Amino acid sequence: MLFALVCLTGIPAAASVSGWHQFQKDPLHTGTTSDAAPGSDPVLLWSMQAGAINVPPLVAGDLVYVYDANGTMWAFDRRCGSMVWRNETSPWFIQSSTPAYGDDMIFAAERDGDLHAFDAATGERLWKAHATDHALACPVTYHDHRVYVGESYCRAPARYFCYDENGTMVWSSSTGVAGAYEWCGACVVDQYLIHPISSGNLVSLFRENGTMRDIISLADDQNISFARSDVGRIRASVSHHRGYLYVASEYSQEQGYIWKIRLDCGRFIDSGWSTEIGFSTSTPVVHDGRVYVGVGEHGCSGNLVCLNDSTGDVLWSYPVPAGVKSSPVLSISDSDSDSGGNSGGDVHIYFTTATANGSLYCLRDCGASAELAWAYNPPDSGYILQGAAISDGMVYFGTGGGYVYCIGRRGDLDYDGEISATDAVIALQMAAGSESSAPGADMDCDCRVTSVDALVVLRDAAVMTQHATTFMKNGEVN
Ligand SMILES: [Ca+2]
Ligand SMILES: [Ca+2]
Repeated sequence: MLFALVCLTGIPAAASVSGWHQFQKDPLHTGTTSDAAPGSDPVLLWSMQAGAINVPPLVAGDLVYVYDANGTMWAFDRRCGSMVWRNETSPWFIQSSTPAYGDDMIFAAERDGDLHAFDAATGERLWKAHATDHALACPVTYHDHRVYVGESYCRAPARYFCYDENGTMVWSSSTGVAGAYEWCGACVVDQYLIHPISSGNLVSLFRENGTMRDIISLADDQNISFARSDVGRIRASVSHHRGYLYVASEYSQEQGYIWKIRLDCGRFIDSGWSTEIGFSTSTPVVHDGRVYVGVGEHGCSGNLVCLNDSTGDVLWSYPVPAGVKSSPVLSISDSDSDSGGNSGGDVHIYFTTATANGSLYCLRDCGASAELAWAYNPPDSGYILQGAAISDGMVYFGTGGGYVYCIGRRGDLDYDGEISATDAVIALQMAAGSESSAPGADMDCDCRVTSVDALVVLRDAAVMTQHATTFMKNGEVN
């Protein structure tokens, strides 16, 4: 039967694959992909050692890029993890700026104020520019052949910088307002660059020349009806969704807010809300009328919180043992139905806990509550500060222990997020030795891939098809 399957199935159509090119995926920091990701049965597909890692990976084409805290940029094959290249920025600093991919280049900012560009395919350094004597520690934003990054860890009013792809500074901008840009990554909305200031402000710049379009303090109750006098610090990036900006703040270990504020033609408008959620350095993600954000400081317990996008009311809050300092990422693939029969349009939320020996979590949004789909505690016991990246059925993340992990779904051997007859065919080819065995193919966990594993994949594929059919029938009835 399996051999007949090989003949019938043929070559699978290539799944549409999107990259994860910068912090929270794109210049709007949407943090959301329609690519599938494992919603059940997670399996470690590969891991590779780098230096300690404090920022999320990037995915572009066939490569995963990891910038470690020692200043080494690594490129791995995204499927098998083999190292393709590596190169250095400055090896003695603790790097915490998420790099960005654009136009076949990787742009990396570092703590001694330099910006580097590497050839994304070969790792060759294309240029290096000294932007500042202060640190560059917030995420790099790439959009339309330009690179944006802000100054961190300085007393003076900090500057944001714009470089072109050739390493020439286009502009630097200072608001004159105290505060710097620790983790205050910018998003690009039309012709404006929007970034937070750690002192609790949002800034809108014309991205063409860096001149100020607007600035607002989130404590300014003269101009914002939902202002808070105890806004605290913003140490998170801003995200944008359908005309609104979203950002989180932290006033103390226990207190902090999430904010939604309207942006109209680059100006901040008194429309939105603020909700007290507790300490947050997480960048909010918005999808389908709901806002997802992490809550919790180092050494504290944490939550992944979901709010009503219209009202700011908390819909559910999922508790985890450690603070969620990282930003959640979403897979909204409707093909990632689970074997429990819940299928179609599922939202899966992936985030890590900021603690030594932390874990990667996957929650499913069930409407009035969240359900734990799975949690993965990697084999090293390192601290996990940062979140994950999703691409093509796989979740990538790194740890302070110095490892990068690729998590996929057991049995999904073509990495399209679902278990199908095609996967059974691949398992059979692995059993026959015509294809090298993958870790996700050993379904019965006997440390080898045999025709028994192919049969288990085929059985799971049949169960999936049955559930999908039931779901569609129910949908028709309703
Ligand atoms: Ca598959
Ligand atoms: Ca086996």
